[in-house]
Amino acid sequence: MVSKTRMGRVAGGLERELSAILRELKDPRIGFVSITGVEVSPDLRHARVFVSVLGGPETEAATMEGLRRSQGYIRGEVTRRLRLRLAPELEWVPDHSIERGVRIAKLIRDVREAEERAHEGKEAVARVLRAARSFLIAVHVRPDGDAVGSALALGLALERAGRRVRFLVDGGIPRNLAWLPGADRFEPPAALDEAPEAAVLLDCGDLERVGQVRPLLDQAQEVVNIDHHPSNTRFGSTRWLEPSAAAVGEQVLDLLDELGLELDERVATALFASIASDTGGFRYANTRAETLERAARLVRAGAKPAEISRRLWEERPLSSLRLLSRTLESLEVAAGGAYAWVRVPRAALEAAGAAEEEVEGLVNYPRTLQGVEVAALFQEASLEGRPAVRVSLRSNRWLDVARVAARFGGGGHARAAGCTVPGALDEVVRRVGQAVEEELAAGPESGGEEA
Ligand SMILES: [Mn+2]
Repeated sequence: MVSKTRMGRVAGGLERELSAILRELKDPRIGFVSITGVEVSPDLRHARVFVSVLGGPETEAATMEGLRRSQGYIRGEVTRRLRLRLAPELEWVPDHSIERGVRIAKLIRDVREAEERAHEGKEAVARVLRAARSFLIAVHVRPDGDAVGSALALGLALERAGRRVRFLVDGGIPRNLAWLPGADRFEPPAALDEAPEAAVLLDCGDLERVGQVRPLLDQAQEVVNIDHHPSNTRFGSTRWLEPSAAAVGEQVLDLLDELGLELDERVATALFASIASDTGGFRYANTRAETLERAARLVRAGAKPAEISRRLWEERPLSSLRLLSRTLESLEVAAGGAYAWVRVPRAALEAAGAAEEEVEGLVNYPRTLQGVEVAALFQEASLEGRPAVRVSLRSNRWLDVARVAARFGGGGHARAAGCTVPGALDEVVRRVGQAVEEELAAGPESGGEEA
């Protein structure tokens, strides 16, 4: 007789080695079989081996027969691998129990998850970028500086490495980004003469956001999703999702390092613009030491911070300042000063002679009001031909505005989020305002909310 511990150890060893032996055994009589458990007798002379066979009763019968016939070989291998003096007699028992079935489901899930992981992360994305010869690089509609900057940086670097690259955007590039090196390369979606080997989407949390680029993606062998939105829908065949990154530009810089591609002035400028955009000029809470370290590298590689900042934020047309003036006129405050919002009705755009894109960033004005935690901007828009309101939300210290946006079918980051809500301007202002006030009333959860 031996101790329970030794019995357990032998059973565990048997289970492991038998699984390995069965995998190596290329016997046509033995189907897809998994060992679901092993019981060893106290004298270690007998072992009941529970097996589950994938397939119908006939496959199972054939497999059981195959196992019995291979008994001699299998026992020999077990003796050798486990260094036993005498291998136990093996009794093969088909396993149909529910508990074992659950274990099989778990095994299958583990295999699937391992497969998923192989297509996830920086190295996985780098593998695809290294292998593909032709690329389609796309950003979402109304792209911001992070989307355009990170897309240009990656595309231009790949091009320098001898790849073919096309840049796509539905609806054009905003004026304040049109100066970026290579920005004129962006084309509207149109039929492709050549199917790209890989399509790469940057800073795009949801495939619905690319507009008419969407059908073109189906032609690519691989769709790569590089993003930092916590609400990313995990689309694509390979993805690298990094919510801790301040900007996708940070991820692209790391990717270029991984690929061994050197920075030049154009790539550095595009990346600096990307990171500066998403950190509000390195002022927001997402600015980490690593962010500034990366920015320093970009400056050494030729990015000019003052010039980039001026072109991003300080070369505004007269229409923009006129729109700003009208927008500030609409400022309202509630929740004891913790919530401030502005409205941009269609008439305000028309009166100022401003384009849609000039609304971008105006939400930051109510955010700067002393005592404000949440700021919102409500812009009159339309959704499938019906009246709707585009809502931009920002928070200063603790409130998760992505949660507010999610209530209305939107998403984003904890400090910057948005949604498009069907309905008239006044009604949406009221409904979203109510949601914001509820979240404010709930207060910050315990500690460490500054992020
Ligand atoms: Mn971004």
